[in-house]
Amino acid sequence: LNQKGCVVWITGLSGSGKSTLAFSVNKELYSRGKLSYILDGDNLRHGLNKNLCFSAEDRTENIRRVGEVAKLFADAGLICIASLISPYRKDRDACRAMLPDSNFIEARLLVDARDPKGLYKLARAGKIKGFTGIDDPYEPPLNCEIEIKQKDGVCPTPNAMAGQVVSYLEEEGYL
Ligand code: GGZ
Repeated sequence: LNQKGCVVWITGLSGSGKSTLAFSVNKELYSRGKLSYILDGDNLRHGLNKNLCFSAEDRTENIRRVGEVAKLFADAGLICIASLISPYRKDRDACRAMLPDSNFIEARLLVDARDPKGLYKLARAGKIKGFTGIDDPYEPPLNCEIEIKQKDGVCPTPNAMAGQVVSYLEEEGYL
């Protein structure tokens, strides 16, 4: 395997398109013959992390576990794409500290969140407590490698967002 491993850590609010971006990056890497793997927060909560809820302690443990698993994939030479809200800065920084620094690439998705599952609506109505961005904090990265933003109020397409990540990986010699 002629490939340098790394972790692409996608952080952002629920409904901001983290999973879509992860899928799109994964697809592009596959088409270039690169091995990659997605660790998606929402999916992992059905298996590896099914005993965890959304308290601060459990979110921290959620991020820690995924960070450890991502490190294993990166050690094996894969490009591991982790997509989780990961709302607390210290938890993301702890994952960064598990890897040689340049191998942890933090990508913040800063776009208007959609509400396909109606979760924000429920949270605003007080029917879900501790929802990120409503009554639980999101601490943005201070110095992330990639920031994906809207232009003139318009969200970039998944392909355009993935392009930003893939260009960064190219520049850094992963592709
Ligand atoms: C935030 C919540 C909550 C609360 C359920 N706060 O957009 P979704 O619905 O499909 O994906 C979100 C998912 C977040 O899981 P993560 O593992 O990424 O979160 S964290 O990094 O904070 O541990 C959301 C749903 O779970 N969800 N309750 N209270 N998101």
